Amino acid sequence: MASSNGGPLYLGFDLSTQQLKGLAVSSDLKVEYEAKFDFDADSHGFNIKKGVMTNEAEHEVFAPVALWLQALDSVLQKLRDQGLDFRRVRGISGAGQQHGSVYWSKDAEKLLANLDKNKTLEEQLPGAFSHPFSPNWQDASTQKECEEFDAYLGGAEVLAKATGSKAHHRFTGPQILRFQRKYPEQYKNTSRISLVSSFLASLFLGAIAPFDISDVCGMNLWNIETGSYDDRLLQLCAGSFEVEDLKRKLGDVPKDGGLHLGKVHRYYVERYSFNPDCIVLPSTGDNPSTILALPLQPSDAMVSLGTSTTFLMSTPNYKPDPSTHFFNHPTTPGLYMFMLCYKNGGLAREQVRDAINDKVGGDTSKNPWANFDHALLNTPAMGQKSPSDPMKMGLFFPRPEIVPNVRSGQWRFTYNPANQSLTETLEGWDQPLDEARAIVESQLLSLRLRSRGLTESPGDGIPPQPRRVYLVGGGSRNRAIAKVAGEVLGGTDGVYKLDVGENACALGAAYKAVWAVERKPGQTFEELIGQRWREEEFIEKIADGYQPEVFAKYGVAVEGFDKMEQQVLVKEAHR
Ligand code: XUL
Repeated sequence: MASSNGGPLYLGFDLSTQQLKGLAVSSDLKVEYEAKFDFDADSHGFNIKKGVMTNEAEHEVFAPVALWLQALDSVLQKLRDQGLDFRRVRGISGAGQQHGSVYWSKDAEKLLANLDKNKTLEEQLPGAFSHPFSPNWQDASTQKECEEFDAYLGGAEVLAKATGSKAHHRFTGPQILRFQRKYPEQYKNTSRISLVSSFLASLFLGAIAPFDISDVCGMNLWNIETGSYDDRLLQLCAGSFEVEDLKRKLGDVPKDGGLHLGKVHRYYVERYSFNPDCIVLPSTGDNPSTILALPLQPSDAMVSLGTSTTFLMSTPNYKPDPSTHFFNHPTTPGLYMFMLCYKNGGLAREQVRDAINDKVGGDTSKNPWANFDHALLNTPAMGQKSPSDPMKMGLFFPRPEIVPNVRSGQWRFTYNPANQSLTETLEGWDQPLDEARAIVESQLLSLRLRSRGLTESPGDGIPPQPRRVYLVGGGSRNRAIAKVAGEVLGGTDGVYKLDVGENACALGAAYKAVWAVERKPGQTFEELIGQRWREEEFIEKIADGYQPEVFAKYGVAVEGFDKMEQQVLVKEAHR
């Protein structure tokens, strides 16, 4: 293995909605190089906004595949310009925005196999696609197809039990069904279908890479319980086309997330001086990749506080439900990834923050959160000044929400635990100050409500809860929110911040490559990365977790929160 200058390196890529990022880590998990290509700012020739194009009349959101080809050559070039010696690279893995699909033409395999170092990928691969666009996870054009998917096996519960999720607009099965109906000719001319993740691996391999064992669960086609495609759902998805043909288009799914798919194509050897022995590993989805940015133990929770909120857990328990998602774990058989995906997170908190700033005034230019944090920390848990006061809670959804599935709006309630009565009222609310506590608590209670069946008691009479809560994303900088996260969610070992900025996903991919290439027989990802992980360097404890009294109080509140959601859903259904 050539390593002319320094030890081995592993590349991790993150092909997300708005950018392609690539970084290189050493065997001891140190980031040595990092480069990105911002789709709006750095691309040329595409009519895109925030990385995508839209057809509003049909609620379609999609991305030009050629954009990603342009991005890949550019990121490799940027890494080389920084001095990265690609001869050091022993493994490549990636992460892709979930659910997006790429449609390869009949010429694709030939074009991929014969890549020419003197041309860019964009110059030589236009003929490789039967359709130039990839439906994006923000697409909402498949309402009809989702209804068909949910109904086909006998209801959303049954579909969730089989595939880990009920039907969602963005999931690839409903997307393929719509694609073959809208574009029958293109579908006929499609030799293979990739997810964004396997598309990325295919480019490095110079051949169509199989789906990844975790990302395949974002399609509503893979039966997690049987560990194979669900033939009934394939039948639905193929429609009037041959089901066997659809099976060929999708391809087999290897079980090992660390499988060596093959050596990097000579295009990269000749154009960028890669080592010809460099191995291409499966790329996975961006959310599964995010849980690989640390040796997440079963029972640890990761909360990503961005524009939206994502809650991720690694768990041995498969307990599917229509309001949640389960995926196979990207590296470790016997584990699953549990996910909650909310549309309303940061934006909803910012609205309350702005209302508080308008009322309180003062100089908010240095820290716009100061007034919000002050209100949050100076309001008692659930707004109860005394234990006999009713609890304050609400739903704050500036956008239509997925969890629960309800229109945009605001609902505020008081809950009296003594008689379990719930009242939709503003009486007793000091607005907007009380809302700082109410919105943060309510967002966290929703996480506790939906994840409580997955956590176990650590013993000694301690109630079930996560071991650690890791916060990532913009909101993780807010210590006041971290404090309340520990109070509501617990965490026998506390609340931590993973300080990797926006890199968690690419980092997870690079760590997966380290594990896949350097693992000993049978060594799990958690074991290998756990041994090399330098806690003091990579994470910071930012709040206490489990505090028995307040944790018990939120245990009572979560019952009221559950009732409140049910009441809102019933009311909305009758509107
Ligand atoms: C998850 C989802 C998004 C995308 C973002 O189901 O749709 O988180 O993966 O890239």
